Amino acid sequence: MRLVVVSNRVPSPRAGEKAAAGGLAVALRDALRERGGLWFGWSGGVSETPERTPRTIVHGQIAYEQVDLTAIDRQEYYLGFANRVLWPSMHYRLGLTEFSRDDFAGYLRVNRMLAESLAQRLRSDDIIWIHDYHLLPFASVLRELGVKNRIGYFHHIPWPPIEVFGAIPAGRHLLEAMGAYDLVGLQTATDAGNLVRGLIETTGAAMDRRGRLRMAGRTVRVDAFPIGIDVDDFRRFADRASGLRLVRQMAQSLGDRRLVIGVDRLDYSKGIVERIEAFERFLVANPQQRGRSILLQITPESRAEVPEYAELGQRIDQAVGRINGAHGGLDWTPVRFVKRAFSRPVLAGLYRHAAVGLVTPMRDGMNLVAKEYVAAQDPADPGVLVLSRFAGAARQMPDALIVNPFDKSEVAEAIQTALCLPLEERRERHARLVAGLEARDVSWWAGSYLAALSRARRRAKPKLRTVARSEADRFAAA
Ligand code: ADQ
Repeated sequence: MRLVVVSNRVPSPRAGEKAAAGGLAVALRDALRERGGLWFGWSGGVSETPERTPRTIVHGQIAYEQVDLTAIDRQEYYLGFANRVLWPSMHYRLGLTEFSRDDFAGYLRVNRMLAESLAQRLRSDDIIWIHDYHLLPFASVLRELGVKNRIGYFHHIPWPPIEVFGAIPAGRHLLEAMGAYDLVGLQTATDAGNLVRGLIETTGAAMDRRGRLRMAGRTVRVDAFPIGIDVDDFRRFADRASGLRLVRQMAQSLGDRRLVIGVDRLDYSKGIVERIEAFERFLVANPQQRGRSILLQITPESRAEVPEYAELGQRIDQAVGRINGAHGGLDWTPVRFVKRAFSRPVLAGLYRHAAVGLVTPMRDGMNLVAKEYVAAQDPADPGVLVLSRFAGAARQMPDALIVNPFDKSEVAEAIQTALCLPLEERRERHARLVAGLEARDVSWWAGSYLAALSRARRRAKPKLRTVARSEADRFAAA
């Protein structure tokens, strides 16, 4: 049995530990490294007349298969429908969506093209695992092409209630396309419940006695599989990090000041501006902390061509400039803002030095930074995690200081509480958090998902509507 993983982007196999920032890439590389298989998707590159046959690079146990897209495909499928409709809607931000029928037609067209490219090379015993919101209709095209293999989908970001999801003009068609999967995995029970209710209310799906959905003559299981990290890796990286030049430099520049750290891709869902402003509130409310603590915010650029992201970059620059101008002195800059990616060993070393990990997204599927921060702490003298209740991780990490990121004063108070927490309490909280991370690490995540997918029984003779083609035609014609 071969594992075939499909995700929007397939990273370069040679990227190693410096792989582009992004939780999905990191988790999938870890999962595939353990069992080997094929990883198929977009190269990230654009060409005028892309080859339909993918370029294959074999590295260790993994065959990486990449195809290019045309510029218009990239615009409509990736920048348009995926990142200006699905991403904001799934993060409960309907006000930021920009729907266009051309973009949706492009989204379906690219899903069809990718599925056709993969289908030719599938073996009958392959187990197929599709990832994330770029590829929701992928299995419906494979089924139409006659693929009978087990096909699973994992959704890395939140799934909102149908009252929100239903506002997406193409929402019903996407829900119908979910019926082509054998197993749909989500990060939390809330996300799974939201999807199930959406399917029942919109597509006529019905729950059977074993808690599985009957949809268009098929059985679909929907369940929560919270993603984890490689805990040992992060601990090991952090233990060795004092040997790394960048980490030593940072520690020297810090002196005896306390470090508060934030690490996120540039994204409005991560609450970066709100966090920086909460840190300012903390300084104002606790004048004794002035000159004694620093917020280090590490945020590599992402999706720079989507206007909302460029605008967010400017808002962060302004907030940092304003706060440093208002509160900084000759020997102290309250907020350090770094716009680059670091290797995992360097990140682990920076986490280790931070007395507080500030993870305050406005909405997040899981949030791996919260888990990485905890794994990288010294158990004898651990830092404290301040975590948004709107991150999926909050369900599994009740020993963090849980905050509502919409209330900046609450976040400011939590920073002060975290800095003052007695050693004994820090150790106890940290030990419980680490035990939870170890019980559900990235191997558990991939293993339990794939075991459930192997068990999922398909009913033969799928009577699925061919969602992708009919909708593509309708929208292209409109
Ligand atoms: P992301 O939105 O990318 O992932 P997250 O889970 O925090 O969010 O993962 C980010 C990853 O990128 C982490 O592994 C982090 O170490 C890395 N990273 C961030 N900044 C970095 C930097 N400056 N340098 C190097 N690496 C950096 C999506 C969902 C999440 C979900 C994951 C996994 O939005 O909710 O947790 O997928 O399912």
